[in-house]
Amino acid sequence: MTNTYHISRRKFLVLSAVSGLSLWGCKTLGLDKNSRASNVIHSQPLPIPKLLTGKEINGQRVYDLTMQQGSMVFVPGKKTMTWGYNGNILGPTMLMNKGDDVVINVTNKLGEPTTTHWHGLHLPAVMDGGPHQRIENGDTWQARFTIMNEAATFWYHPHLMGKTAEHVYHGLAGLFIVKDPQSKLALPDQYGIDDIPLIIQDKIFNADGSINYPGTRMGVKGDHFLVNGAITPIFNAPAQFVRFRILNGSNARIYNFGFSDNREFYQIGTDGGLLEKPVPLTRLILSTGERAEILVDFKGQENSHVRLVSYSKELGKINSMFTRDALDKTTIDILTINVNSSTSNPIIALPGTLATINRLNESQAVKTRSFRLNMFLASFLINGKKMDMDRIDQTINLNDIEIWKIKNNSSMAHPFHVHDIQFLILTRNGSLPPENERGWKDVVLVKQNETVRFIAHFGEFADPDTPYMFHCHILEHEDAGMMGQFVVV
Ligand SMILES: [Cu+2]
Repeated sequence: MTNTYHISRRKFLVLSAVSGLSLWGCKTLGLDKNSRASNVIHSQPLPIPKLLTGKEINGQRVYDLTMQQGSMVFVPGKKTMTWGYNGNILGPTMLMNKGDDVVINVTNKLGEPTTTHWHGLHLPAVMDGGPHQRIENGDTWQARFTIMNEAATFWYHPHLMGKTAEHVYHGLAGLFIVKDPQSKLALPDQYGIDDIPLIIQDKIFNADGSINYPGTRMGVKGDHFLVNGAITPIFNAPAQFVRFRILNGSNARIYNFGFSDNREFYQIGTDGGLLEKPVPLTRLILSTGERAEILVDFKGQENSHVRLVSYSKELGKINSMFTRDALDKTTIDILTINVNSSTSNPIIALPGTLATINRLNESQAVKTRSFRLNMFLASFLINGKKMDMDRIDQTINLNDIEIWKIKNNSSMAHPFHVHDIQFLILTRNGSLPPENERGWKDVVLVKQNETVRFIAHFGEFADPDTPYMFHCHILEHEDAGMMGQFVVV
């Protein structure tokens, strides 16, 4: 066994080095580099996605999303064709309350099929928006479900088999904010003022303004950094505690967020809920698909400036040799923050406690499932298999609590995402996860040669006919087959 693994791994290394050359060689040495945009429009004000609160109809909250073609200007004097929900790029932030019955009408006017997946939400499989819920061009798909999740930041994006990466890269993504009407916590919650969404993505633009999607199988990384659809923009922050809801919405790049002055900030929320208490940090690693809510204190700092950056070079080997680019060896500028005066009613104190997390106990688990992440001959596999829409990989009994053990046998870190559920990380290579990962998660970065164990409850929704997905959230890996299907019965 061990021998086979070593040989295949070596073979893989050689082969992927060769294929890597052919993929990147032509892109970086040939035409592509010559046609890349060198001057782009940056340092514009940070766009804040419109808030969509829905219409109240017969006790339900109804939202309308239309996926459409649009255009932006990123290269002076040139038009960039983009895709967006209800606009040119990205989509509105949907605001929902825990307990709401929601109806979302998703209309596809893109000219080709796609889907829209509600990332992180606990809902019936037929409402999940995965590869099986195709929306043909011209059709409207209606998703109906009740918001059962905790207050947190979720997102939506296409999930068509083999096309997810391209569809997201061209602009299709948006956020959900779920609020808990029962919550008495005093946290910044004035959207766009002290409660700020940050969708972070990287893209390549051609000199003619068009989006350059190289399709690199190992994962596409861009050389321009967009926040909410604008390149390295500027945010005017009030001089008080500000909440940032950060989504790594990039296809493949892992970020190591921090501030240019190395200031401390507090993580208050993970993918699926609030942490038990604020966790002080100076660095925050977010892999693709992950979210974090952080609080940053700008009190008394009027007229100062600070930058949100990614200390990417500190990630070292977390960025594999296959995808590490020149920018990964630097500190990447993401957002400039200018501190203005405070609002009239700022949040002035950090809450001591945030949430009570119903920690599932290992003894409650009825089963442990093992998953191996592999890359072999430039294929991306889970338990040795490539995704097949006609194969169910795992069958789970309704209401079971299970432990999932994810072992990364490959030479790249992979963010592992599970649909439907939120999980709690038990261990990373046998040790407790860092404090800022001890909350509800739906994506976990599994580093090279690492084993991550997490626990989850598969409640409420059984459907033997419609599967949920589990997959790597590097979108090119997912499209290449690093995905599997489970049903709850
Ligand atoms: Cu992967």
